[in-house]
Parts: sequence; structure tokens; C-alpha cells
Amino acid sequence: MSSEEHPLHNKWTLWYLQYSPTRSWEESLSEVSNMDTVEKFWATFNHLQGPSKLGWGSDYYLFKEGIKPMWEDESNVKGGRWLVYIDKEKRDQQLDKNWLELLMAVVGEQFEEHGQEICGAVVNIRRKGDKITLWTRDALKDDVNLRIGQIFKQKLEIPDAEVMRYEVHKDSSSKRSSTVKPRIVLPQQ
Ligand code: MGP
Repeated sequence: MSSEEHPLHNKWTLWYLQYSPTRSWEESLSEVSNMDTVEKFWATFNHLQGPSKLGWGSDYYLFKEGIKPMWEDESNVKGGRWLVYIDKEKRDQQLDKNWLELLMAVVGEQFEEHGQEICGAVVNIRRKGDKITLWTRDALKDDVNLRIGQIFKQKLEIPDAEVMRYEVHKDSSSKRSSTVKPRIVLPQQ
């Protein structure tokens, strides 16, 4: 780090998953770069293709250094995720913008005193509808996760009435149907 650079509170790793029918999920995942300063974050970000330019089945993951972006990592195994579906009609206006908003909130430690509960952020590029998700460490901390979800919703300027779900990773990893019963739903009833 040069003396002019501005350190981030945490160190982050960017991962990329390129879908392949012949490799396992984990083999398809690769580390792209590490960043510990604001300048390295922007250098990485400016160099990358936006999520809207990626092929179907691809993902980006930005996780704290040392946390693998998978359910099995010890920091994720008891965790869960807030899930935002990108409306197909609004993909062009929202996907890249929302992803950048989330990244800035995460590396900029915008989650009040709950920053240590954040593991990372994900964008999944899917023909059936893209998803942006925010992974937290402990799915049982409802109050903390609720607050994190409210901030996430504000940062992405998602209308209050729009539904957002928090899902437990254990439920996603053991699911048999395509839907998982959420642990928290916003707006609350
Ligand atoms: P996905 O990429 O999270 O969602 O999981 P997608 O493609 O929208 O599918 P859907 O089932 O949510 O509708 C797709 C598949 O990737 C999973 O069924 C797993 O096989 C694999 N996978 C995804 N994740 C996040 C993990 C993980 O953390 N660990 C392992 N082992 N496999 C994973």
C-alpha cells in the first residue's frame, strides 16, 4: 500500500464463477483479486465487466478475505442471505447500478455497528432472473439481520412495499423444490 492510498476497514476478495457443464460448482469458482484500499477497490471495479455483460450462469462474489464464498465455509455455515430479484424489464437500468451500490455499502462499512456480521455480496446472472444477495454470518440473529436488510433495501432504493426475503443457507443447500421458506420477510407484517 502506498502512503497516498486509503485503507479499507476490511480486506476483500473478488471471485468469479463461470458456468461450465463439465466442472463441479467449486471448480468453476476462481479468485480474481484482493483489495485492501479504496484505490484497489476502484481499480478492480473499473477493470471488470459489469454483471450485465456476463454470460448466463456466471456469478461475482465479493467476500471478506479468508471467507470462501460458499455455504460450507465456517463463516457461512450458520448464516443466510438477503435476496433481491432484478426485474427482467428493468435489468438494463438496475443490475449494474444495484451491484455497485451494494459493493460500495459493503466495503464502505455502511451497516452501522453490524459490519462484522456481513460475509459478502453476490450477483447471480440467470436467464430466469438475476439475483443480488448479501450474505450474513448468523441466520439466528433476527434483529441484526432485519436491520441489515433494511439498510440494504434503502441503499438499493427498493420501494418499501417490494418484498425482500432472508433465507437460511442450510435451507437453500438442502432444498428439494425451487423455493425456500424465508426466515425474515420485508416489509414486516
Ligand atoms: P445458485 O447458483 O446459488 O442459484 O445455486 P441458481 O443457479 O439460481 O439456482 P437455484 O437452485 O437457486 O434456482 C445453483 C447450484 O450451485 C446449487 O444447487 C449448488 O449445486 C451449487 N452451489 C451454489 N452455491 C452457493 C453453493 C455453495 O455454496 N456450495 C456448494 N457446494 N454448491 C453451491
